[in-house]
Amino acid sequence: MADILQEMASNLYNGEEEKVAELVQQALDQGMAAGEILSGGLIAGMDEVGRDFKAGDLFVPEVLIAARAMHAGMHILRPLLAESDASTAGKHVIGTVKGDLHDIGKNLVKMMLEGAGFETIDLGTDVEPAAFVAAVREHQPHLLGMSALLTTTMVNMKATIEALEEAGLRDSVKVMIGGAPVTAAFAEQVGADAYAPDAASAVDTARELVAR
Ligand code: B12
Repeated sequence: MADILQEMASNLYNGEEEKVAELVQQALDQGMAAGEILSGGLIAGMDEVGRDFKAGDLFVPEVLIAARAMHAGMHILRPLLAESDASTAGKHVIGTVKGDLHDIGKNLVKMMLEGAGFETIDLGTDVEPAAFVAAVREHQPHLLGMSALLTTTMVNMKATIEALEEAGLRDSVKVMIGGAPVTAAFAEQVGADAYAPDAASAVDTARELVAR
């Protein structure tokens, strides 16, 4: 990993919002690709935050500050990732399910999909099944992406798929789900079309689903 990416990851870990933004800009000025900065700097730093939070070495306020630093970096990268492929690969609605406020992974998936040329409509976090249904009805996307980070909110993926069925819209859209506790077996169990373990494979899976 380039030194600047390591420095970026460690500043993100320490919640140094301004420094992260400055390093992202510096890496871009050096000619580094936006996707490389995202995975090697920002995602790498956030992964470490996740590991240490899990181990009890970091607490909620520190994680929130790190998440803010990640957003500062993402703010600079987002338009660049979005313009790296101008053609529209498909339309995509994404959101974090009801009861769940985690949005870092969802935002990464959204950014990577935008980078791959997908037009995305982001419904945010804590999205009710009815709001997903309304968005599918309004935007008629090729894909619906749902994120859940809590074992207690994963069930709302099933509730959303059932709501789509009740609205007669299930066959109009491919459903892709993800988030740390989600697995391929769970996706099959709740009737989703696909699962992807990370933002990079979400792009490949999205392309496959649209081509199907
Ligand atoms: C950051 C964080 C928070 C932040 C969220 C900030 C934000 N804006 O998102 C804050 C502090 C608010 C928070 C709150 C809580 N959190 Co929290 N949080 C985390 C933490 C440390 C990191 C999550 C993260 O952002 N990871 C980095 C991203 C990049 O990874 P990711 O989300 O997994 O996303 C990747 C893939 O999963 C996938 N993906 C994600 N979404 C999607 C969607 C699609 C369609 C696809 C295809 C792929 C995909 O691609 C992404 C990129 O590669 C995790 C620990 C962990 N290791 O996951 C705990 C964790 C998820 N939190 C946890 C808990 C318990 C909570 C709280 C209940 C804590 C509390 N007692 O208040 C609250 C719940 C609030 C709520 N109602 O949602 C637990 C969940 C346990 C469980 N089994 O349910 C975890 C696992 C920590 C732990 N080990 O205890 N949290």
